[in-house]
Amino acid sequence: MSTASPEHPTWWKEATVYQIYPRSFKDSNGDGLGDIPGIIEKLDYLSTLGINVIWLSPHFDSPNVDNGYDIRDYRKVLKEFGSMADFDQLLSEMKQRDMRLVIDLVVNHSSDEHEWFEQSRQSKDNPYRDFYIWRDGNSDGGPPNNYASFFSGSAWSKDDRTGQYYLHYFAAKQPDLNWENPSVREEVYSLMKFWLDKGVAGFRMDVIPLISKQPDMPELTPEQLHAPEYAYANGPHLHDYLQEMNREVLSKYDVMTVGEAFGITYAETPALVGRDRNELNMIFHFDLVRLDRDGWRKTEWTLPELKEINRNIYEADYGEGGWGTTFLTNHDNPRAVSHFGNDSAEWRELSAKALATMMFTLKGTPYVYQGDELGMTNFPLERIDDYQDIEVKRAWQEEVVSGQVSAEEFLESYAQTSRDNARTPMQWSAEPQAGFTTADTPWFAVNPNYRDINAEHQQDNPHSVYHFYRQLIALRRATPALIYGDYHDLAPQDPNVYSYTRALGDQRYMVAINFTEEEQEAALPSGASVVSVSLSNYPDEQSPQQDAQVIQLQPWQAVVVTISA
Ligand code: TEU
Ligand code: CA
Repeated sequence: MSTASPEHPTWWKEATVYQIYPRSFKDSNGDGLGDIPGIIEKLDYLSTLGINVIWLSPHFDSPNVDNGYDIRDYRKVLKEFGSMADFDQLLSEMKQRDMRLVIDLVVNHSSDEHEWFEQSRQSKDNPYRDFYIWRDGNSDGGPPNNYASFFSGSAWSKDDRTGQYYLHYFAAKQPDLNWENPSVREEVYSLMKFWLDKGVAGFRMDVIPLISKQPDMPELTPEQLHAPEYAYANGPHLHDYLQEMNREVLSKYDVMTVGEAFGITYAETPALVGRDRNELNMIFHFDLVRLDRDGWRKTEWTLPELKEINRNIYEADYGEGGWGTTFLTNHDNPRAVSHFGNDSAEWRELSAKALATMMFTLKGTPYVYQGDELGMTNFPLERIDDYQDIEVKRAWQEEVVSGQVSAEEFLESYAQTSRDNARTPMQWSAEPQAGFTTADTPWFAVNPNYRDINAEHQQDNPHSVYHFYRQLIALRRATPALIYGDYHDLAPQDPNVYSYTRALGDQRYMVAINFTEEEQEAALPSGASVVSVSLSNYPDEQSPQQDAQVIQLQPWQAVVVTISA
């Protein structure tokens, strides 16, 4: 065994994080909406899986135009989710199970129903006016510039009371906060302390690269408008603000932070996560989950493209001593097995396990999105009325109702890419409404495949996707090389098989994953041979043989082996 010790071992590098989207996780009181007591009921399920950190999507008071990413009161629990006493109980129940809670910090914008905005819009000289970003219209009375909202249309809305426009990168009901105003920053630091003092263990920071706005806000070119996040992100004070936040708040607690790095390039990454920067512990890159997207349009992807993204992310995250994340989806993306695997009856389980093998053996803290541990699939979205998401509803108006795009083309793409795919209720059992709620109508329809795909069946079946996740989590936790080891792609151009090594001292692991429905093979590094098999998603008879120098792979087979030096 290796005696090499990693340079900077830390709990959040070794953790497995599980993302809960509370409205779809577990309903405890039959109103059709998930809630905090529902989460408490399922903590044993999560701790048996091996989860030790939960990232909770917004649980705050909100009018919910964007399912809680529009916060009305940062110090209040959404009443449908429960009370502050329920939240405190969640924390204490988690503590008893050695689990930590990371919450969502959504401070690029608030709700327009937040008291700050209600004040701000009253008059130009209201003390809260500068909490938000107000501008006069252009000379024609139109919006101040051509900034576009991520939810379609202009990023500016005119407010009749003062006749000025306010900025909102997302919905009109999500006005952007003005971070240049020191009072805004003080308020944010104070609300962070409020939750940290309760015992919260960190923050996932929503669209954090957007907080510092570009000086003078120049018009965007058509190219920039195609992906405006790159123009909006990384404003001149981003790093000052994050370093200030560390000085004022984060450095005083033992916490983790993960930034949703919307609009950040690989070159800009080390400045956010580099070891000596005192900014963020790690970020989510969008490149992998967006590799087959052109705007809202679904495109094709290849395995060499995916590997290249992983290499770029690896170099960016670890280049200056930083840390990274691995994830296959979240509440803004389609289901992993439908996106990167094969969700047909024949291949769903094998390909979900193969993808999980990749996620847990790449370098970085893994983030499991709720239901992925069951291999939950996309929802059969057919008509526009099947959707709930504000992004799709607004895009439908802009693209289809306006006559620019046919309904058929629009719906074909969105059925595959929509955020709603990930937002259907958790499938707990074969009971009505998948055991998610006792209500007749949950807030969002349950995927009709819940009788086949649900937690209860999978917990009873040792060969299930759930148990494979459990094994992967345990293997990673027990294996320093899989946490801290160097990553080396063995065949970047291979279109069918993803094979790589993870090495730390004399501990040497190889991972080989077949991304096709045909048999394939993967060569070991020259001179090396298989020592032992740590994990495979096929029965033992199909495991690689000791001393082999080439690994034979069945369709969607994934193996983790130790190899000789
Ligand atoms: O999302 C960031 C983000 O902008 C995208 O992932 C978004 O879903 C997409 O670009 C819309 O076109 C974060 C949250 O994760 C998301 O749920 C929120 O809607 C958004 O910020 C606003 O808070
Ligand atoms: Ca409920």
